[in-house]
Amino acid sequence: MPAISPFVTEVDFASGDLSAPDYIIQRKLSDMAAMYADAGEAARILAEEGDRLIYEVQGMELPAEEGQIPHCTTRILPGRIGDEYHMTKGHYHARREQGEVYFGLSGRGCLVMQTEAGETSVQEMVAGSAAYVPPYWAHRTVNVGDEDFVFFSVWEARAGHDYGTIERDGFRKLVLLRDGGPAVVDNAKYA
Ligand code: PAN
Ligand code: ZN
Repeated sequence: MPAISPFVTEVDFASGDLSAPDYIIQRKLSDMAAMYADAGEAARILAEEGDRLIYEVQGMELPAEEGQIPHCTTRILPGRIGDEYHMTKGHYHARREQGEVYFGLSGRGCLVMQTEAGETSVQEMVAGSAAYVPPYWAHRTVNVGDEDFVFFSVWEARAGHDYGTIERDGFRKLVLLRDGGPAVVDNAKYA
């Protein structure tokens, strides 16, 4: 018997706020300082300026069973750690064969993706962009604008999140400030 009744959530496109989120996750610099290319600059900010909010996720929790379709918003605040724009941790799905759709709500971002076979893809996202993350592609989003970058995500409930692989190896591509704007560069530290 179905355990979940139909529901509607109101989404504020500018902030990513949901009318009644089941959960809100805040990721601060201190939660992911080691993920930034310039670890020294991350440590300096934490010591001298204090911690800062990098991104916030608001979502609707659903049972991790076949056919359920969780969805959430992500708001990445503008800013950089050294030359590197604020970004999400990024992950592979624990079940690699599960894809995902991202829909841009406001601001300007990049969707950085890669496969374990070594393919990479970096796609620009603005309000109205519907981006497809195919199965087997790790994904991270980056705010390359001056305002919040906000998007909506939809995935299959059994996908799961494998953060450990990215925490250990990083992404092959970084999005850095170069000549006054964002540029995609190779990550020299990629494991
Ligand atoms: C997204 C992400 C969200 C936050 O909903 O979970 O943008 O990024 P991290 O999970 O990498 O911290 C998604 O890809 N879900 O599967
Ligand atoms: Zn995902």
